[in-house]
Amino acid sequence: MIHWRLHLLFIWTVTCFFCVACGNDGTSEDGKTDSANDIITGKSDTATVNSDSDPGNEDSASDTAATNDCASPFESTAALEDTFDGGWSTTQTLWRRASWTQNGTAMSPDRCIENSEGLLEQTVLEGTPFQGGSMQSRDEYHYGRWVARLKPSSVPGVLNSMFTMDWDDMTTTDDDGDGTHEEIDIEFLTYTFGANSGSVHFAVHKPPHSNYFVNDVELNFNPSDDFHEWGFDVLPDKIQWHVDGAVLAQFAFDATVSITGQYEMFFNSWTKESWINGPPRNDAIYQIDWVRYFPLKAACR
Ligand SMILES: [Ca+2]
Ligand SMILES: [Ca+2]
Repeated sequence: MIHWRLHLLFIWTVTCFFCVACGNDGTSEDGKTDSANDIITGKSDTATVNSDSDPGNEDSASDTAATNDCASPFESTAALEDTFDGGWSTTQTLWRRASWTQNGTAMSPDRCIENSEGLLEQTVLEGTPFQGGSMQSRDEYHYGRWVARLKPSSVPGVLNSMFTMDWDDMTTTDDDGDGTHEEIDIEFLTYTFGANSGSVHFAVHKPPHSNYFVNDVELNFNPSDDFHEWGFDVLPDKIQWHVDGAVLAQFAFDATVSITGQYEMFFNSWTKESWINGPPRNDAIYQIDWVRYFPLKAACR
């Protein structure tokens, strides 16, 4: 028995030393990565995520162990971060803002522009012709976690999105649309919003399998009432969608559809009569405070 106790004491000592030595490993500057850990481990503790006033000091030995065994699989530093602050539209280099028509809606950089409070605003103008805003990343990304602080419009009749698409295989230059066209969606149909209610549309597409996975999740809050942290994790075996650290939906890859290619990230705002119930009767503004991408650790792929 004495030997066992000494052995346990040794483990405890080493574990605590490792915990101190690693400091905040697994925790981003604002602590949001810990919400990620909660998702992966199944502890969707939204209250803890949102009330985390001292994110650097709550890590425990168990968190450190989780970091090591890929239960906390994302890098703690964002590989892409955009806060849309400080004259963003004249200085930013991460995005292409659309000046062409998408899905029947004419896009313009004038309708995809920061406001004085550091929020990116995409506007769908009232009535016809359909006029909206859109942007896509200049780079492409693969496995990892995407999170953005979003507030879709309260005006019925528009679609506000956050989605990926492998539009272009950037390793080939002779064709700028030769990606797999795999797509992962978060789409808000603003006509679904009501008092403390609404829905969010999650989907996966891969030609020729349009809408291969669709899940319209009913919410107990109106997404246009406040900002929330929306996102998804693109993992080697599945996609998980989440809001404020709580998992809402999951798609496990199968023999038909998986995410194999590097993809671009998009945010767009548009309208049409069918499905979206547009056009809107008033200008509809979608606000995006920030977006971050945390790559999957190489050891966890
Ligand atoms: Ca190409
Ligand atoms: Ca911002």
